[in-house]
This record gives sequence, C-alpha cells and structure tokens, in this order.
Amino acid sequence: MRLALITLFVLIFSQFGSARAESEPQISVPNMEVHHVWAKPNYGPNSAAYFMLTNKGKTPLYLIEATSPLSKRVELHTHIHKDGVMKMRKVKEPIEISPGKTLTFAPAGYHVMLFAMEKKLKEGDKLPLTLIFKDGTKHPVIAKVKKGSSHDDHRGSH
Ligand SMILES: [Cu+2]
Repeated sequence: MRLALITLFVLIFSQFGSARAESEPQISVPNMEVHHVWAKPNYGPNSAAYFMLTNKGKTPLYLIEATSPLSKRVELHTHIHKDGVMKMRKVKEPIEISPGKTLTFAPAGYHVMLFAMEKKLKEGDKLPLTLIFKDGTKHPVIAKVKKGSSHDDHRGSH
C-alpha cells in the first residue's frame, strides 16, 4: 500500500514536471530569467525569434545584440507605426529592461530578426541563439520552432 502511494506520487509529480518543462526558464541566473524561447518557420530566407526576459536584479539590464550560428546577420527589431503602416525597424539603442520587469519579444513587437539563414527552419527544429548584454554577458538559449497564430505572420519587408 505504501509503495503504491509512493508510486502514485512519483507518477503525478513527473507528469507535473513534464507539463512545466516548456515554460521553465532557459536562463536562470541571479539577475535574470529567460523563458518561452521560440522561432517561426521560415517564410523565404528570413526568420524571427521571440522570448520573454525578466529582470530579477536590482539594476537595469540592457540587451544589445543576438547571434546565431545559422544566420550571418542577426538584428534586434521592433515594429513602428508610420503613416498608418506597420514597419519593422532595427533597434540601434540598447533595449532596457528595468528591475522587476518582463520584456516580451512577440510578433508585431520586438523580435530577433534572422536574415539569409543557412538552413530553413521548420516546425520542431531547434534554433540556437545567444543573447548579448551591455555588460558583456552572453547567454545561449535554444528556440523551439513552431507556428504562431496566422495574424502574426512575420512577412514585413525591409
Ligand atoms: Cu524584423
């Protein structure tokens, strides 16, 4: 009886563990957490990646760059409304994340733009990315490739 209870407990606990896995942070250091890292399948040669970054420290974080071995040109982008049209724009200044705040990279907002990829991403692929901060720290993450909802297709032009 006791063994059965323990087995049941282990089963429930491991189920819980696997359900949580996707939202578990990929970066978990004293001053930040990064989770929900994902990328779009390619539409043409380019793709875009997204994540959520929480500043758990007491000073602002500044994201300045992202890199990937699958793209020679990676830029941090955002969308702006100009003359009634939504356009992508390269972010030249560091992206500040205040203490306690979470910054969400998402379709139609901030995104990591990957140009001229060496390999087309398809659903289920994994895309390695490195996030680089103003203080020189670099954090590797793996984006899971999946489709977003249809309205947030990343088809903007440059
Ligand atoms: Cu872009």
